[in-house]
Amino acid sequence: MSTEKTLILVKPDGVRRQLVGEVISRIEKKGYVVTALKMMQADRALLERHYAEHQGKPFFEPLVEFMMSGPIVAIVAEGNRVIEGFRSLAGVTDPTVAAPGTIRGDLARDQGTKVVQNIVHGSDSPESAAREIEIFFGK
Ligand code: IDP
Ligand code: MG
Repeated sequence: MSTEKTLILVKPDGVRRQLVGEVISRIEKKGYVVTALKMMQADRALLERHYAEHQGKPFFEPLVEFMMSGPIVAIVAEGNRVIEGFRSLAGVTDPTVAAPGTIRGDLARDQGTKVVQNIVHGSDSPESAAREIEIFFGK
């Protein structure tokens, strides 16, 4: 059986609000396995690589600034269909409308900032997951 991997980030808002344990708990309770984890301060070069698809969008610079505003926690989680499964646990991007029961729906709201602060990142495809895991953890 092939085990899929995804890259999850607890963003600076999640770390500041002491929600690291809550996020990991939801990943583990769902049945996924945390196989790598580190707290780190991301720099601009790393974030510009990670968010390359958003370069040129109006929220790009606020997004990079926000992601540099404090430590983040990078996590690799594994399990069958974990990419789709974690996106489902996280909820949609906009926390105002993210479903109750999801991380974003339960724990985040619109703060009126230029970039949406929504606690977590999760890879959106196998290609993104492979690329992002290499950015944060190397080959
Ligand atoms: P995702 O995190 O749900 O995959 P993406 O579209 O990949 O969403 O956007 C990356 C991050 O950029 C989001 O999680 C959010 O923090 C921020 N973001 C996305 N779209 C907007 C927007 O329209 N306004 C403000 N911030 C946004
Ligand atoms: Mg995304």
